[in-house]
Amino acid sequence: MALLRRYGLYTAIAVVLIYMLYSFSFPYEATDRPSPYKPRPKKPRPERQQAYKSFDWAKIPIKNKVDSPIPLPTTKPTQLPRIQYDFSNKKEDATARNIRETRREEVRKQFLKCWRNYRTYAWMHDEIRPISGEVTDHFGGWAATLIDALDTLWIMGFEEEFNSAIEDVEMIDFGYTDLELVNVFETNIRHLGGLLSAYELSKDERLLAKAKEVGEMLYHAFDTPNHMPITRWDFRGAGEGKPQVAHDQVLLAEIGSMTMEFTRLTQLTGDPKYYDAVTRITRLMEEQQEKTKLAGMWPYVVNAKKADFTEDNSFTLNSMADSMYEYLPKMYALLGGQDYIYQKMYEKSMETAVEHALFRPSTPEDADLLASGFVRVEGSTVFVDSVLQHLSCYTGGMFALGSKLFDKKSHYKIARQLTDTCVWAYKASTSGIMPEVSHLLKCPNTTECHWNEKEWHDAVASLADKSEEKDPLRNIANLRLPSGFIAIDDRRYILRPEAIESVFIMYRITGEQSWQAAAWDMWTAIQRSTDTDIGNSALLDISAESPPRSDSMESFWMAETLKYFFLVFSDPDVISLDDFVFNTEAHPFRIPKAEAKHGW
Ligand code: DMJ
Repeated sequence: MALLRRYGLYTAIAVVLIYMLYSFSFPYEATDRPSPYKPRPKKPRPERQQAYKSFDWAKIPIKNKVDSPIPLPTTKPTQLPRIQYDFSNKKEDATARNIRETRREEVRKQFLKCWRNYRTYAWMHDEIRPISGEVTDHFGGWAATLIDALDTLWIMGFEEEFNSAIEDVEMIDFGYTDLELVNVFETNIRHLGGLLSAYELSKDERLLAKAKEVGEMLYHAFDTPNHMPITRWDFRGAGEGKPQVAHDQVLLAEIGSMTMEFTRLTQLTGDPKYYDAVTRITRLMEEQQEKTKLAGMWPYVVNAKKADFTEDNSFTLNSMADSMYEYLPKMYALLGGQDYIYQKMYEKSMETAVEHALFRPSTPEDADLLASGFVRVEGSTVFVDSVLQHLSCYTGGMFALGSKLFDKKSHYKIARQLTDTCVWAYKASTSGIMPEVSHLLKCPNTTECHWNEKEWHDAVASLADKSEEKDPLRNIANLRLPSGFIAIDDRRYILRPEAIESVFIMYRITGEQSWQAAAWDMWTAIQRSTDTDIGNSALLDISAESPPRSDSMESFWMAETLKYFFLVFSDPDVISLDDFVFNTEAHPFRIPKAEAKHGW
């Protein structure tokens, strides 16, 4: 009534309408669901209804004991070749320094914003949703973002935030989860990797104690008659002592990418069982490396139940296999060059990959590029599907590191070509960000290539699905295909790190400022489209001018993507590649030195 009297009928109606609209746009206020406008308690998660009592993994007996565990190598670490460019040769003038530091600070500021909002609205949950402020718990409910981001906090110099976070790390209960199945690989790379690395940097013993808890838990996934791990694991069944058998269809990346974290845990605790568990897998793979349908590489689906890595006929360096290959040279470094098996396996597998899995994309500029595709073997014929995945962009960094560790000049060039492809794909898209999955026009071979517009059109037409336009020119316009792209199969960008990861490694290895420039272009494009009030959001369609968003921020955004962006603009001795080797979630582990007593 007061409104009516004071402003008249129409104004009063307008005020009421605005109020109603406001209430609709913030629906969570009226319910009990979390909201960015209602901070969650900063304390550990409130007591929840647990379906069963938490397991103390250290006390749950192992049924399939190993009598004589494989020990760590006992020889002294060797002096590894120099990895980083000798930056003392390079003088940076005041202007360049200023620009670089301003860029670094922008990344740091964005990280802090993400961290503070996670801390305020989603503390102790796995992830925060960066638009709604809701929370998700797909990684066991074990505070994945908190643990994954710990070492980034340290590296970026947020010591206070780091110290206050580890008080709550102690409260995480790795004996309980609401999940039916735990993804052992993800828990290993994010939780175990994150805790180990945060411990290495800070030397805070609470973190090592927590890493041991995760290790004890994960070790139970290896408790099978043939000691092969169960990668999608019935956590509760294991805790209740049910017998376990490894599965017959397992992803290569999931079974083969636990070597670094388990080895580091043995190095740090002296408990041999972790190194033993992963070394068994390595040795089996080495035995079978020449017996697969594409000798040198392993299929991306393997049979863990029969411990057989040879059955399937599909191969790739990309998703489902990726970090298994990435870990071969990295394990060589982590063991201080003491185990030649990793060098041998890496060299053989890359020889095959270079011959069969890499292809040259065709571009109007006839750029000298390479990408890694998907390979299918039918009898003696090898088919390569010319897929470009964002995830495959890690390959540039891997080849670069391998070229230095094993002195392989030809791989240095390959590293550059692979990384250039990702930089090119970022630049080619409307938003400046490459898609999750696309198909590229493939050159007939990797050495020579001449752009042919008609070939591109024909390839687009051959991939277009029936419902789509048959006229390739219209298809190219409708599907917003940049030149050289023949399909965009998945238009998302989910805040992945692989492209900046390789750009960072290329910068540290070559010292060339052009990599920093490429990094900055990537950063500005990503920031322009993904920045929200709360953090950064995954995108649904990078080919749009203003890409729609999907309200998701995986923990690797703060663990990896922001860390690599920060490091590419940092002084080169911050986490030098001569001192540290990164796990696949960008958690740095110290490389053993020849002069140290045990090397670590
Ligand atoms: C991360 O969890 C790791 O980098 C993993 O190796 C692949 N997937 C994501 C990032 O894309």
